[in-house]
Amino acid sequence: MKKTCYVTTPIYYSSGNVHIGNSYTTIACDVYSRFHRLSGYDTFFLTGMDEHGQKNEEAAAAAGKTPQQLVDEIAATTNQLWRDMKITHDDFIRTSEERHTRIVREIFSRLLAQDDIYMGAYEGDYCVSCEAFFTKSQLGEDGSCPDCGKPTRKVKEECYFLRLSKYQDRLLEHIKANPDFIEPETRRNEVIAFVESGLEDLAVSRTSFRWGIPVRENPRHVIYVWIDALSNYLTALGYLSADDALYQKYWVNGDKVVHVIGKDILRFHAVYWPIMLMALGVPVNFKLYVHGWVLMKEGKMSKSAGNIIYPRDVMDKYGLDAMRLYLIKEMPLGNDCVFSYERFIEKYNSDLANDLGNLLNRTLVMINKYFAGRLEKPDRRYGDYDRELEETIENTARKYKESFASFRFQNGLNEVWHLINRSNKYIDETMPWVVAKDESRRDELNAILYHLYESLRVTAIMLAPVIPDTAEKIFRDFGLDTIDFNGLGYGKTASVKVTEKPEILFRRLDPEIELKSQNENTKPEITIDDFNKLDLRVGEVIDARKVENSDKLLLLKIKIGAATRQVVSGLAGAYAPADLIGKKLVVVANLKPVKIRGYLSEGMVLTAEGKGLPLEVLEVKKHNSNSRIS
Ligand code: ME8
Repeated sequence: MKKTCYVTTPIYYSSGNVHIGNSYTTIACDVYSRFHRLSGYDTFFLTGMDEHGQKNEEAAAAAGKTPQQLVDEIAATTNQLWRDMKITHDDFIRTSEERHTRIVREIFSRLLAQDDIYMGAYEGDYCVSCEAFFTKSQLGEDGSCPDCGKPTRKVKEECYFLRLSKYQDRLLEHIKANPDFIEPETRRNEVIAFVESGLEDLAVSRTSFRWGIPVRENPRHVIYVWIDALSNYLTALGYLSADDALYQKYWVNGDKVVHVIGKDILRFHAVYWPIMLMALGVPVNFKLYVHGWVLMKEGKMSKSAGNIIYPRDVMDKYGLDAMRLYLIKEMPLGNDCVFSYERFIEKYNSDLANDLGNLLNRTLVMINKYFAGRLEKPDRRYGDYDRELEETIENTARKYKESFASFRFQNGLNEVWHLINRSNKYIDETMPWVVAKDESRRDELNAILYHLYESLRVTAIMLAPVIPDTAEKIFRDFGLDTIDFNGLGYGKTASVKVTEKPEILFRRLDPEIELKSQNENTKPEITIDDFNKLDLRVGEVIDARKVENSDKLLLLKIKIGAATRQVVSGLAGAYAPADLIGKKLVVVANLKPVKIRGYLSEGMVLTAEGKGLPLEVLEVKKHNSNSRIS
C-alpha cells in the first residue's frame, strides 16, 4: 500500500487579496504535494477560504451585498487564480459550506457538553481587522492593534471560553516529545516559551456580529472565527460525518500530516489547534512547517504603502514558472525573503536564461549537429570528468530528495543549480567542438553529449514540482513522456532521440527596459469613448456624518445643481465630517446607485491615494456645483 501524505495551506481570508506574498504558502504547498506524488505518496492537498467574521460582514454591507454573495464571488476568483497558477489541490473547502458549518457546530457542542468550553464574560480590546483580542500590555501606546496598527475597540460581552489552561502541560509534553512537531526550531522555541509563560482560557464566541456559525445551544453567539477556521483541516476530510473514510485514511492512519503556515499564524496552529484536537480525542499527529514573509524592499506589502504586487502582474508578463521558481528558490525555511523586480529580473537572467536555458540549448544543438538528434548509452567512461559528473548527478538527486521531503526547497534547488553549473563547466572542460573534429573520437563525443542529456533529464525531473511546465517542455524536447522519480539517476536512458527544433525557453531580459515598464501604469488602456462614459461633476458637500458602527464610512449629502444626492464614502479614516462640509468635490454622477449599510449611495467621490500618504479628496476651487469635469 502507498504511504499517504495530507498537505494543507491555511484557508485564506476572503478579502480577495491574494498578493505575491501570501500566494507563497499555496505555491510552496503545491511544490510539496507534487514532490510527494512523484515520490510515490498517495497525496491529498487541501486549500480553501476562511469566510466568516465581522470584516466580511462590513465589507459586504459597504458593497451593497450579502456576506454570502461577497464570499461566493471571492471564492470563485481565488479558486480560478489557483488553477491558473497550476495549483494541484484536491479540495477547496469554504467555511460557509454546510459540510463545514454542520461539523463545527457539532465540535463546539461536544466541547461544551464535556465542559472544555464554558460560559464566562469577556472584557477586552478587540481588533476587527485581525479578528483578535489583545491584552492591555500588547496594545500600542494609543490603544492600537499590535499587528495591524488600526484602532481597537473595547468589547465587553458574555462569551464562551475554551479551557486552554487545562491542556497546557499535555501540550508542552507533546512539543517536547516530538522535536519535529514545529519546524524550524526557532519557531518551536517561541511556542515553548509562550506556553511556559502560562495559557489563559480563550474566548471562543462573539455576539457583536452575525456572519458566522451560531452556537447550537445559544444561537445569539457565533463561534470564534479561529475555532471555525482551524476545524477546516478535519471537516474537509469528513470528520464526524457519515462518510469519514478520508479522515481515517489521511489523518488517523496517515503517514504524513503537514500544515504549512506563515509565521503570523503560529500561535493558532501550535497552541489552540493541538489543544482542540486533544479535547476532541483526535490524534495530534500533524506537523507544522512555518515559513517567513515575502517582503518588499521597504518592508511589508500593504494597501496604504501602495506597494502590493499581485501574482497575475508577474506571471502574465514573465510566465508562471519564473514566478514560482523565484518564490520557492528565494525563500529559506523560517526566514523572510524580498521580492523586487530588480532581483526578479537578475535571477530570471542568471538561473533561467543563462544557467538552465543555455545548458539545454547548447546540448540540444550539439546532439542535432553531431548526431542528427540521436545518441546511444556509452559502454565505458572516457575520463574523470565523466565519473565526476555521474557522481554529481547521483549526489544531487539524493540531497534534493532529503531537502524537499523536509520543506527545505531552497537548499534542494541550490543543489540542482550546482548540478546545472557543474554540467555547463563539463562542456568547457570536455570541449565537444574540439572532439568533433576527430572522426576517431565519435564514441567519446557521444558519451559527452549523453552525460549532458542525462544531467538535464534528471534536472527536469527534480524541477518538475517547482516549474512543471518547463520540466514537461524539456521532457518533450527529449522525446520522453512521463516524469517519474524512478528516473532520478545517471544512465537510465538506453537510446536518445531529441527534437530537431528546440525552442528557446527563456530569453535574457534587458533590466533597463523591464524596470522602466514596471514603473509605468499597468492598468489596461482605454479609449476616449470609454472615458466619456463617465459623468463627472462638481458637487458641494452640504452635510456629512458618520455611518453608525463603521470606522470607515461617512454619509454625505452632496448638492449637484438643484438636486441633492446621498453618497456613502469610505472617508472616515481621513476626514472628520465637519471638515468636508462646504468642500466642492469631484463626483462620479452616473454611477449606478447601490445600498451600503442600508443607505442608498448615489455616486462616488474621487480621491487620491498612494504610498504612505493619507487619502485625499479631489477638490475644485473656482467652479460651482454642477460644473462638468472632463
Ligand atoms: O491567516 N509573505 O489567512 P491569510 C508570505 N485565514 N506569506 C504571507 C504573507 C507574506 N507577505 N502575508 C500573508 C489567514 N502570508 C487565516 C488562516 S487557517 C485555519 C486560517 C501567509 O489570507 C499567512 O501567513 O491572512 C498565511 O499562511 C497565508 O498567507 C494566508 O493568510
